[in-house]
Amino acid sequence: MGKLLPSLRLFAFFLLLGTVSCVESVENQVQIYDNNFSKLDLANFENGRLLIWRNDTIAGWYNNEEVAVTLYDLPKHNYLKLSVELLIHDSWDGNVDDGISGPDYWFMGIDSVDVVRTTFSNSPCVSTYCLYQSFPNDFFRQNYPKAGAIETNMPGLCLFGRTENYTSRYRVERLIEHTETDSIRFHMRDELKQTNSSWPKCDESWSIAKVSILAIQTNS
Ligand SMILES: [Ca+2]
Ligand SMILES: [Ca+2]
Repeated sequence: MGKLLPSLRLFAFFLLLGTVSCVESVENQVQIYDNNFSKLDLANFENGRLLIWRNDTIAGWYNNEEVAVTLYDLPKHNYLKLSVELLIHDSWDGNVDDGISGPDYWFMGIDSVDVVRTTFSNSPCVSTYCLYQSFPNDFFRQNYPKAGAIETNMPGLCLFGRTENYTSRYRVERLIEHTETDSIRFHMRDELKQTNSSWPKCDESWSIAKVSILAIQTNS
């Protein structure tokens, strides 16, 4: 910088100033929903079924189902932060498109628009066999099974209920632009495929350990 001409140095300064003034800052944020099911609270929650699993109350287990949270009269906002702690149980097969085992899709979104459209896999992964998943990206990406999981050393729930490493916990978060204040319906759903199983729900399923929604107002 010392060798720059003074005018150039001044220009660089204003460039920096310009960049800084464009950054949005949070004016207000309100937690409009926060539920880890420990109070057995299913108000505003559609298709809620509670179970206790490993000493934790969770909503589940689901297979080819949708759950949703509907809220009314939201505070003024221009973003929503959607956050879910998701448990992926048993033998999810990820991206595989063989007409039998997958793909095993999971979605979340607002008002019938999906903002996450991905797959998960709990498959073993060795050089000769591996079923890849799209998460943490949207479908289609070839990531390793359990990529992005925050906990993996848990047994399955049904088919692999006695086998470690068959439930994976994920935190799925999205920040979306959103301004409508009348109501929102936040949905989570799956499209799981396992045509060779007599009990597909035992073969693969999911549960929700926590859901939270933040309404954020920035100065933009
Ligand atoms: Ca399976
Ligand atoms: Ca499957």
